[in-house]
Amino acid sequence: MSDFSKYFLMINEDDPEGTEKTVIAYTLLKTQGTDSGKIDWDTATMKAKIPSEHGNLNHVCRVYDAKGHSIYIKQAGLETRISKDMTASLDRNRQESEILELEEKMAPGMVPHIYFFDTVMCASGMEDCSDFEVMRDAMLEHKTFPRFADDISTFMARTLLLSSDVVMDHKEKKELTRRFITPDLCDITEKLVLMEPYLGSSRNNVFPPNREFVEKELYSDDALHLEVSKLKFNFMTNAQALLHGDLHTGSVFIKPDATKIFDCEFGTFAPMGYDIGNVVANMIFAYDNGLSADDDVFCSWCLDTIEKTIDLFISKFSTLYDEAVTEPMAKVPGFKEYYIDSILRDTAGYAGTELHRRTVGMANVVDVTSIKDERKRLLAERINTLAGKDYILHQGRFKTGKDFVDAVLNAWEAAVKTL
Ligand code: SR1
Ligand code: MG
Repeated sequence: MSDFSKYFLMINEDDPEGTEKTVIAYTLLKTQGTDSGKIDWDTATMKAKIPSEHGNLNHVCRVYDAKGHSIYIKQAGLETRISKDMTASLDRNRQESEILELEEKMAPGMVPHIYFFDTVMCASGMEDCSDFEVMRDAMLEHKTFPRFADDISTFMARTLLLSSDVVMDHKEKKELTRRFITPDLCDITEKLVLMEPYLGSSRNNVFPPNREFVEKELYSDDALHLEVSKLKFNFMTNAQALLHGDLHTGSVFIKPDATKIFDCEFGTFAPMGYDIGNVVANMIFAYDNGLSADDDVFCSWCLDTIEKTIDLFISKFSTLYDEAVTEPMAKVPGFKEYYIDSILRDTAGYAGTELHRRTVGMANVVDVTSIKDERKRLLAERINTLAGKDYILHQGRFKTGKDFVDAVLNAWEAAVKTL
């Protein structure tokens, strides 16, 4: 048995029994000795199981005992799970753990607690959230979560504003910016999100009956390409705030009375609108799925959630701005309004790129790909494509939650006519 002094992949989905022994030994080593991460395990009843659901990159195992103690062990592998050809630095586990620790301070109770992280095994011990559901999975069953808009707007207003130059000491922020430069993960976003859906790529997954439409609307539109190139360079150079970086509904644990945001390994300093736009786009994917099942109640909730998320974000951000601003030049009359306006522009732009990349890029979303009826799937994909183009081409027009929702309804009308 290893003493865990040298990296190896200890969570192996093809060997659940070997994984169980190794992960239990590892968990005991990491959570018995230190005060901060100490857990009083009932060793005789300890189990370690690999959950059936997983993300695109990492390996996860749930460790628990009969006395109610539990923890998630998350480990970064050399290869990403989505593709053996795609690698990302093992250091992403440290980055994610440190970001979760910071987010826990900025938005208490809204992220899983980190018990420990280990830069040798590139693994962390995280609060067990198995009494929550992954939001994307729950929404596939058309479950609704009335407090989500309130929770996610609080999380974004607090984490984004408090890590920006408006509030944070500039030297501290520059130090954090240095610490969270994540070239491998940014490279994935820069290519998968901000290039390949427009210039085309052999990695793109285009639904064959939609190919001609995609070629015309996404691959051949010069005006769109110009706006996306600006969004790409904005993402690469505007270290505005510490983002979650991958704030889709698969990164949200949810239950009726609580929300926790996880999986922030793509976290880096970049434009705030990237996170907010991701939330908007992923609620549209849920709406697409509801539409395919003619579930009006679920669809209305999705659109209402988009509207409330934007409007609550604006009001909470504005109030917190007045309370927390430290930078004297950010107190100059008019600057706050200018700043919020630029965040909303970016939100529209990156909602558009997320809509496009999840529809035609490498990492599609199950909300859309699980739609069996060809015509309904085409409708969903075309809503995403057209709403995304509206957001990107008219970024300056999106000032309220209703503006964001109207674009979806307009795209639905236009998409129906193409079928
Ligand atoms: C190679 S990873 C593909 C996608 O999965 C992650 O969740 C990110 O969204 C990334 O773009
Ligand atoms: Mg993820």
